[in-house]
Amino acid sequence: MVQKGTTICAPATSGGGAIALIRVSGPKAIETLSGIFKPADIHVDILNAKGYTLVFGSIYSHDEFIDEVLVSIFRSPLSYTGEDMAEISCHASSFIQQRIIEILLEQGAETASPGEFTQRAFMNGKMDLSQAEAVADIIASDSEAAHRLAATQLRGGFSGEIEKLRQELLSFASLIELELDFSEEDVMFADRFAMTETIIKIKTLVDSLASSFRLGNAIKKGIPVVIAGRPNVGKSSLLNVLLQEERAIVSEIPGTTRDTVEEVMHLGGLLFRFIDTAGLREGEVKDEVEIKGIERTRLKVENADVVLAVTEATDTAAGIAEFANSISGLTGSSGAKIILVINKSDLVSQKQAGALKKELSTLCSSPAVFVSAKKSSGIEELKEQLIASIETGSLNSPQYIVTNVRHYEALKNVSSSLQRALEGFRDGIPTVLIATDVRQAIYYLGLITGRITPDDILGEIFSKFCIGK
Ligand SMILES: Nc1nc2c(ncn2[C@@H]2O[C@H](COP(=O)(O)OP(=O)(O)OP(=O)(O)O)[C@@H](O)[C@H]2O)c(=O)[nH]1
Ligand SMILES: [Mg+2]
Repeated sequence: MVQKGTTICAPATSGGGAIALIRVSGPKAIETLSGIFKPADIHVDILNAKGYTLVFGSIYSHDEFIDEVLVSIFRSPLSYTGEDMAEISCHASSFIQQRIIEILLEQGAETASPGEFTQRAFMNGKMDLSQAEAVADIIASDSEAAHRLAATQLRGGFSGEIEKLRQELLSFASLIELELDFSEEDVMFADRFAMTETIIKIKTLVDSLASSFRLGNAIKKGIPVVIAGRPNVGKSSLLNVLLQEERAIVSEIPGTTRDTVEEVMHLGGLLFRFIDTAGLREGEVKDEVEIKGIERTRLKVENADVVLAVTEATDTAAGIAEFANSISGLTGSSGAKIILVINKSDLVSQKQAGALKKELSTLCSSPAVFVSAKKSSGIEELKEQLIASIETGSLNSPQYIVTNVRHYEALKNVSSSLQRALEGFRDGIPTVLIATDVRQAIYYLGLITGRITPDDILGEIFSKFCIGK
C-alpha cells in the first residue's frame, strides 16, 4: 500500500490505571518515533524493525528523560489503520502523556482528530463504514446484549447481509440497464413478473431489518419499561424494590408522583430503563400539575416496549381487566408487551389471590404476576417475566438487528425506493424511471457500508454479459 498524508498521534486510553497508550500512525510514524525513543538495547534499530516488534526503551526530549516505555511497531498494511504505526505504552501520568504528545508534535506529527485512526482504517479498506461505526458502539456497549450486537457488526455480519442485498439489486439493475441500451430494438430481457418477485423479496428483507431497529436501539439505550397504574397502587414502591434503592418518593397520599422518574438496571444481560409515572386517575382531574403528569404518563406508555400495568390484589378481576384494556388502548399498535402486576398481595389470603388469578386468566390475555412491593415478594418472578417478554430469540442472529439510526434511515429510504419501483411495474411506468428507483435503493444500501460506486452497475453488465456491440 502506498502511504500518503500526514502522521498523526493521540492518547488511546482514558484517565486512570497504571499504563497509558499513545498511538502514532502515518507514513512517518516510525521515523517520528525514532527521533524521541532510545531502545534499551543499543543494537536495536527501530527504523528497520519489522512489524509486530516490541521494543523496550526510554522517551527523551533532547537530553531530558521523560519515561521508560514499551513500543509496539506495526508495518503497513498490517496495522489497525493500514499505515505504519507505533504504539507507546508509557506510565499513565497525565503529565508524561502530555509531554510525549508535545515532543511527537515537535517531531512533525499532527494531533489526530476524533475517530481519525478508525477513519483511516476505513479509507484504507481495513473495514467498511458500518464496521467503523461498530467500533464506537463496542466501546460504548454496557450490557451483554449491546456488546453482542456491536461485536457482530464489527466482525462484518451486518455488512455482509447488506452487501448481499446490494449485489442482488445490482444484478437486477444491470438487467434493466441492458434493456435500456437496447431500447430501440424493443427487446425485453427480463420477465416483469420475476422482476416484481425479486423486488418484493428484497423489500421484505429490508423492511424486517428496519423494523428490528426498535429492539436494536432499545438494547443499546436500555429497553423502556413503563410502570403505569391508578394513583396509590404502589408504582413508586415497585420501582424502588426493583432497583433495591429508595429512588422515588412513596407516600399514602394518592398523586405523590407528579413527573416521570427513570432509572436503568441490568437484568439477564439486557439493559432495562424503568420509568415510574404519575398515576392515571379516572374521571375529571382539576389539578394542572397532575393533568400534565398524566399526559406525560400517556406519552411514555405509547413509547414503551414493556408496560408494567400495576393494580392492587384487593381490586376485582373485572376492575383489573378493565385497567389492562385501557393500557392496551394506549399502546395501540406499537407492539409493546403488557405485564399485569397485581401489587399489595400481602393484603389478601393465598386463597383469594388464587381465585383472582384464575378469574383473570379468563378475562385477560396478558401474563399476571402477584407481588408485594412492601414485602418484596414475587419480584423474582416479575423479573423473569420481564426478560421473557423481550424477544431475545432474534438476538441469536444479531446480524439481522439494526442498532444504528443512520442505517435505519438508509433502510427506510431503500424501502421507499423499492416501493416506488414496485408501483412503477404495476402501473407500467417506463423502464428508465424504474431504473432510477432501483439505482436509488442501491445508493442507500451503499451508504450503510460506505461503498457507493456509480460504476458498479456498468461493471456488473460487462462482467456478466458479452455484449459485443
Ligand atoms: N400493603 C401494602 N402497601 C403497599 C404496597 N406497595 C405500596 N404500598 C403502599 O401504598 C401507598 C402508595 O405507594 P406508592 O408507591 O407511593 O404508590 P404510587 O402508585 O407510586 O402512587 P402515586 O405516585 O401517588 O400514584 C404507600 O402507602 C405504600 O406504602 C404493598 O405491596 N403492600
Ligand atoms: Mg408514585
